Amino acid sequence: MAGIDYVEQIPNNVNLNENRRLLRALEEWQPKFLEWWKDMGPHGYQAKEVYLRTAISVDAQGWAKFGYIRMPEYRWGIFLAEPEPGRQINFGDHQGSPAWQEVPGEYRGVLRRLIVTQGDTEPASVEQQRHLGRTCPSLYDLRNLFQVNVEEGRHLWAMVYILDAHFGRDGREESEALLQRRSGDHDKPRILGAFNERTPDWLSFFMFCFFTDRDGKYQLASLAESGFDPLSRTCRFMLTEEAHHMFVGESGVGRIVQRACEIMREHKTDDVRRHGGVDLPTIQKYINFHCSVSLDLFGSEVSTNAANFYTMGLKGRFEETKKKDDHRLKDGTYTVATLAGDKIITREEGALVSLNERLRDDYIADCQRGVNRWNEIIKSHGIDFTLTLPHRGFRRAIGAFAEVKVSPDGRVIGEAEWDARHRDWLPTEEDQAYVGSLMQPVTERGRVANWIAPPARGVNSQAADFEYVRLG
Ligand code: BYC
Repeated sequence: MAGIDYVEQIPNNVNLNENRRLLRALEEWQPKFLEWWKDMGPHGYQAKEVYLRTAISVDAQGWAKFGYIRMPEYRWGIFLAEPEPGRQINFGDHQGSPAWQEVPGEYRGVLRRLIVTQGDTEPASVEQQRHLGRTCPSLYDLRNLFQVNVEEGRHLWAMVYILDAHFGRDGREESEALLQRRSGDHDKPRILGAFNERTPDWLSFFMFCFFTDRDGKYQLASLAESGFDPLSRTCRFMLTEEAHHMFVGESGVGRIVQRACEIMREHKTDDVRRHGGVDLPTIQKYINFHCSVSLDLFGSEVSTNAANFYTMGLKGRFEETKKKDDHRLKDGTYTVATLAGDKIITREEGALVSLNERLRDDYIADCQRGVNRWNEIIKSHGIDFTLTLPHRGFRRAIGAFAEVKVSPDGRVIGEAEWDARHRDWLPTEEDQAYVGSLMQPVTERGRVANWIAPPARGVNSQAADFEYVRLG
């Protein structure tokens, strides 16, 4: 196990001390990062003490240390998973060669683009969530929001480290640009669609953590297979933190579902809104929205980019090394959903060009497991209602279904039906206004807003009334 050097200004387990040039580049970037954090990070809470988890080493036991800290003083740093001695490239044209410790010159541009695209999502999500603090449903949730935010900040550091360490001057320029783009900005938007959407309320936040952070899990897992070893090691460590973000999402939505069910039982009614909860049909609409936005993040169903990333050995499949095939995929096929006139059919496509769709399939199956757990909550209250994922073609902006309208149950429909029905499928302005009206801050210790059930347990085994954020 490698300890993390906390004496240095930038905590790290990469012997930063021995690479003065890189240390200087990062020390130059750090104040710009802090400036960005103060401008675009959690609004109104920079001076408050928050009970946060900080990484102290990268092994399974030791990476979580809890304590109070003001967010601008959080020890952002650079932590890579331990090297695997003798690691090889496990797929693509270079399969069997030693993993690259330096950037392979011929793939420099493609690799940089992948790293920048990944890096861009991290500050974007912090920007999207910056106003949520003032409407928190409890101190517990407020603290979880900030935990997610500082970890996204650290993930940005992780990508900036790779850019600065391995891409010279253009890497440093990209690192600066990561702090200059802004989520939702017309002139300098974030790179991927979902990261320019608004996250105006806590239902959206929990959905984002469930659906969009889960894209993070699958993309990071694919990059963790990379033949470029520094990227692989960085992503492996990032994945340990990503799991917590998805927990925040799944348990957050689960608690809202539970509260809706409690109200339905207690008042023997479906009119959950009358009693200040979020009704299940509204939750379904938010699922439809966030799932479809996140499905776009996997790119086109048939993609030569994806084929190239794989053949070059830069981005693998989810759990690449566990798969039993030739890891080259030149001959295989994969079943892909596509359009044939006004029908959705499946077709066999080359396995290489279908890699985005394969990853999307892995992702959908994982999402479905989470939705099943929400449905268990509903069932346990004896209520006859099932939450579902929308069809993969629903409301897509990227790929084969971008040009057509598809219903949540997977029918290609005309404009007229879309116009008549989309208000049943997606949050309307009224729905958003209603959810918005519930967003009144609850900040007394141990109290939780009426529209969400209390958490099953505290963070790090703390009591229900623990002071997760010192607001005083
Ligand atoms: N929005 O062949 P195509 C996370 C572009 S989330 C806008 O269809 P490709 C996190 C694409 O860039 C994980 N543009 O797709 C979560 C390409 O442009 P160029 C983020 C899009 O390239 C929560 C063109 O369309 N990590 O970590 O095979 C909180 C045609 O591309 C979109 C990554 O994404 C879109 N949705 O795959 C915090 C991993 N989709 O090159 C963090 C790195 C596609 O023609 N990225 N385009 O100008 C990648 O692996 C790939 O870039 C993508 C796209 C999977 C995103």
